[in-house]
Amino acid sequence: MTITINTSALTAADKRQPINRPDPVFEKLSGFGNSSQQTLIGMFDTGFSITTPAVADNIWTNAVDAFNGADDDRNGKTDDVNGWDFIENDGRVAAHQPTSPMGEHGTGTLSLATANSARIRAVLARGIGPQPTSPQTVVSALAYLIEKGARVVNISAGWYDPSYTRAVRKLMVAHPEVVFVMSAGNDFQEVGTRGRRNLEPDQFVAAQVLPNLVVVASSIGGEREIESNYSKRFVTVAAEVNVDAAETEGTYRRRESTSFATPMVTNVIAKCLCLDPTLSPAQIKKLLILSSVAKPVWRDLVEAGGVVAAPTALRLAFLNREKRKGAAALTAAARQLGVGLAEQTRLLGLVAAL
Ligand SMILES: [Ca+2]
Ligand SMILES: [Ca+2]
Repeated sequence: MTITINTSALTAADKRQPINRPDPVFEKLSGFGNSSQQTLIGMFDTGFSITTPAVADNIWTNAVDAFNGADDDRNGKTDDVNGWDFIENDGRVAAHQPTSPMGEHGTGTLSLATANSARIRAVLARGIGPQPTSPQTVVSALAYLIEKGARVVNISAGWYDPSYTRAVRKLMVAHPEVVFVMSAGNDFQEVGTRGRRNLEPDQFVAAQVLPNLVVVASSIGGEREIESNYSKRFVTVAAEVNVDAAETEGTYRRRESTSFATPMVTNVIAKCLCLDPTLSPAQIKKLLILSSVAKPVWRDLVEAGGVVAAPTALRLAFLNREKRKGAAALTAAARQLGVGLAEQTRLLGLVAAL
């Protein structure tokens, strides 16, 4: 088995951080094949550090456009080496405000989305600046991430505006092959309703029901984080923010809000795609729902009725891959999981529904 984990810039203190440690379930399942399969994710955010130890080994590098002042791949973006800054319109995607609160937001979400494995690579788009942008800026940034091959796009952001809603929804519909993971927002409110803010479907980007859109609420200790939006119809699942995120200067801090719950889910999806790259967005969404842990407080607040359970999700992805080899292979795979017979039976029941 190959242990793939960031090593280059990590100090001993970094290595003690959960986001920098190998995920034992993921590593065990990787040992049964696909150990070199990588997943490219797209990060849409406010700014990033790319040198922070926790993320340095996870940054996508453009093989066909080096830092040389020329647009080698002729995509109209000179030196888009790690991504593109759609606010400043340049390739220095980590150069602008990396240590400002806005940059810390993106560095933190990036560190959670790429946690535990160098097999998760991230292409970066800075699409939110200090000033309001435009729907076109947002859509261009998301389209860029997709064009570079991202299979999962993390959007720890929200827009409360019909023109953004129309534009982003149109892009999501046009790319059914991509999973969009989006935060439910922090308005203390039910998505789809007009309350403290207008979160009706024509107003609020996350208030859409699409097979390739996963909307994430935030959970703390199994309970709803009080500010987290919710909706049985529009919000897919809750996620615990239970590890510290990286900060630009190499420190770590526990972050809350749906912005930071969202990359926890992106991370699980990326690992699932390493284990079974054939999973479709609809299967991924179903897998997240089936594998979640039911919680009474979440029963009527999110579609899944509970909180993302990463180990179960990863085991289902692995079993789904083995399922294609036939019944005998699937049973043998279940025995390899290292879980009890009752859990094996439960997981086989779930994977049959995928
Ligand atoms: Ca270029
Ligand atoms: Ca170049």
